[in-house]
Amino acid sequence: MRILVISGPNLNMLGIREPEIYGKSTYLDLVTYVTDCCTAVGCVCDTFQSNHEGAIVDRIQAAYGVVDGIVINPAAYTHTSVAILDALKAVAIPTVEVHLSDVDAREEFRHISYVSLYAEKVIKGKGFEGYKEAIDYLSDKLRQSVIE
Ligand code: CA2
Repeated sequence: MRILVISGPNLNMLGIREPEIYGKSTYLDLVTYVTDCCTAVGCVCDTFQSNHEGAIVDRIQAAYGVVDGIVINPAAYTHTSVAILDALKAVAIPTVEVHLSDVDAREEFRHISYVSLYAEKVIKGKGFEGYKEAIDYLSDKLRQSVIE
């Protein structure tokens, strides 16, 4: 089983600024963490980060027929992107949305998520641990769908 972990704009800056919100770990640490989480549940992990909305749409489309589950932190595009929502709907791959911070406890504009209109689960405010929860959820679900 193959899980794709997508990171949106500025997440490549993790650990460099705003550690009080996003922690001290870097994007490379996140890649290592999610890869280890996937390996632990017998899944292959693909990772992708982009600061460009269209590139994220292209990566989601490329996942069609190849990837079994998507974990996405769309970052700022969470709150604006109908294009990413439509791409996820188009490929119809089981998706979990993850946010490092608790977006509901922050500014009003971060309370809106277009992606959550498609995502079957949204995990907020648990830091890297949220990615583990998302990967475990998808691996359980995908394994269950193989049995049924
Ligand atoms: O909490 C999250 O994971 C967010 O998706 C992070 C986004 C933010 O726009 C969302 O509202 C919530 C921002 C990611 C930017 O990450 C930075 C990392 C280091 C320094 C500056 C930004």
